[in-house]
Amino acid sequence: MKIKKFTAPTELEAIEKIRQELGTEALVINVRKTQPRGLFAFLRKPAVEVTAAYDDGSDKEVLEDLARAESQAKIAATPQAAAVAAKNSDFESMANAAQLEAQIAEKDDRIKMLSDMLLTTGDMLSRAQSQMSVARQSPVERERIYQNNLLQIFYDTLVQNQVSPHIAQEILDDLDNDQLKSKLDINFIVKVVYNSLVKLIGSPSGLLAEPSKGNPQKFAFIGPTGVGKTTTIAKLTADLCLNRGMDVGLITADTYRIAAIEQLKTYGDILGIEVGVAYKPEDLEQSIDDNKNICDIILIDTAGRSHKNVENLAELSEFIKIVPDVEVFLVLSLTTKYEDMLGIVDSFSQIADFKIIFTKMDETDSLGAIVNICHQTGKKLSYITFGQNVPDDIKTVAPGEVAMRLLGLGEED
Ligand SMILES: Nc1nc2c(ncn2[C@@H]2O[C@H](COP(=O)(O)OP(=O)(O)OP(=O)(O)O)[C@@H](O)[C@H]2O)c(=O)[nH]1
Ligand SMILES: [Mg+2]
Repeated sequence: MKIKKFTAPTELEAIEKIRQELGTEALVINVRKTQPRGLFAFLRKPAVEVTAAYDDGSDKEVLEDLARAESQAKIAATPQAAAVAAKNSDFESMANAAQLEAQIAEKDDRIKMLSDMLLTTGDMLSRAQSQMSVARQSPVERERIYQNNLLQIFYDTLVQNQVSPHIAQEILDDLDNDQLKSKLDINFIVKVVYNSLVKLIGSPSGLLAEPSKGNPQKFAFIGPTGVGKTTTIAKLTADLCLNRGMDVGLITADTYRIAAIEQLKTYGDILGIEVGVAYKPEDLEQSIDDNKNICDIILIDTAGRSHKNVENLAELSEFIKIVPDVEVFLVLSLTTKYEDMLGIVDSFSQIADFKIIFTKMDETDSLGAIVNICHQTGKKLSYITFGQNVPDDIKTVAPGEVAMRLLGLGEED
């Protein structure tokens, strides 16, 4: 059994193409409208893509196609497929529909046999299979079709988790060659993809400062509005004070938002820290000077700024520039659209070099942006936060854990 896609301006024209090329035995298993993409999309009309299955007589390939056949069989049983069969309401299409049903039943038996076999190969593989079958149930927009079904499943899983299709291809295309064909079992592919993802994420690091009164290390937190800058500072401050025994200096340069000063002061009060307030860059310089002999480390909060507001970014830049040897963190929410994240990284790069802190992992299942950002911008990562609880919901990004989740294999522990 083989699968082939046909595109035409209308569904009927696509089906006619299928009949001409594959004959009347071919089965329509999916119909979808496609929108033109790319630079000149507006000049092109929408089209219909019809997926057909046909028997080329090689039963061996049917078995290899089983992983994909499961989802296709499900699609074939949908009202869409029934509607297509109904449209061709002659005897021939009724015969095709009956044949389709018989083939679905036959595939179901084989799918069951295959999953029974897979389940015996251990916990990790069974977890992989169930996670991946979720990916198969909701088809992804594919930019790449692999002949090898396992590679296709891995590609779909990565793309489903928002890894950019071109990055997924970069990783998987290396495996798509004749020399490796015999090696391509699930363990081997998991290992290769895992290693590639871990390498892409690099070696994240947190605040590496040693206690240093007289010359405290300074860290500033910048980023768009509401991403969790102040909450992240509170989490880190609590850790530095309570677990590392450091004297922490807190200064806020956010005098823009109503109650921003009180927000940081509330955390400061709990930890017994007085918060400095900087209305202008010179105040920040003064406040650092005031704190330098009594603090081991100084954390600076800033006002959330839109990456599109050039004036506000220039103002923020003045605050950053006045602090010598400051290390900067850009705080990015994982709930932000990836294209916007790129714009944010780009705009804030004009102000300073920085490491990235990702927040709000608890509000999304898609961690692909982490890998995409590393690949696209080359920026180093630092912390990831996963909830509103101060101080618990923060840790340094763990590349292995992110890779496992992108592979649909859950958390690494
Ligand atoms: N779910 C979730 N919420 C978070 C996380 N981090 C922060 N928040 C929440 O996000 C909201 C905004 O947090 P803030 O720390 O005030 O964000 P900010 O970036 O300082 O905001 P501005 O100073 O106004 O730009 C608050 O309700 C936080 O509790 C996180 O990891 N997960
Ligand atoms: Mg804030």
